Amino acid sequence: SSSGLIKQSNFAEDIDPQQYALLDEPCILVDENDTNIGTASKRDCHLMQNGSSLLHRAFSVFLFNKTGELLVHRRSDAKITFPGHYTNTCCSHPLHTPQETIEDNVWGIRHAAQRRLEFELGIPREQAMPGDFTYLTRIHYASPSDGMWGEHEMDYILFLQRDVSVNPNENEVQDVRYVKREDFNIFLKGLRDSNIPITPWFSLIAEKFLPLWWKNLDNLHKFTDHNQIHRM
Ligand code: DMA
Ligand code: MN
Repeated sequence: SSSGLIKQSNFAEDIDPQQYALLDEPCILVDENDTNIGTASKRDCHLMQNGSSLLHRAFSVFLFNKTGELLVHRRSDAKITFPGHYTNTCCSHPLHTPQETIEDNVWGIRHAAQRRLEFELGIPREQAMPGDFTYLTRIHYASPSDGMWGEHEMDYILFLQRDVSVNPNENEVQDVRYVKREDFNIFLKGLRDSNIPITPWFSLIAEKFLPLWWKNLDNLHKFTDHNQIHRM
């Protein structure tokens, strides 16, 4: 529509300046088989064009403390996509750099996860070393955020269980909490009752994968699957 075009040409005015600067990050473009086919900016990867956006690599971290509680957070209102939504511990994108494009043992994704846990949640790098994560699988999914922005990702799932110190970055995160496995459904209902949305990927993973994996935190490696890509 014409109003959509006007909004698109002026969108910088409405966006938080710190989040706006991050739109220049180089993301990794992939094909449906997760082959690296080049780079595009975070901006170009998340602008909807003809109902879809460019498929790129991403990751979702689920961090549990030693007693098995999941660390979740509410996205800040400054986020461009899914502001104010509740979500899993940390999500972002590996960058198109030599370090974060390494595919052996998903090493690039592991480095990116360490970087973003520190940036978003203030978790010291030595408390989330690349080798500490358990890689589970990849999920290919798409989800619009609003008319203009959306996600289309090859999402790598990483789990980590350890006690960490947390010091949230307020430009990224407005609330953090730990949730016990037996309280998870009550937690979700509480969000629904308060009209607090949850991110589509967290909702999807919470429904399809999380119950089994959460029950098996001590024995996760048997669920690692790098052959199949789950299409949602
Ligand atoms: C993008 O997360 C990744 C997934 C799996 C949705 P995000 O929007 O939180 O990325 P960033 O924190 O880099 O803005
Ligand atoms: Mn993305």
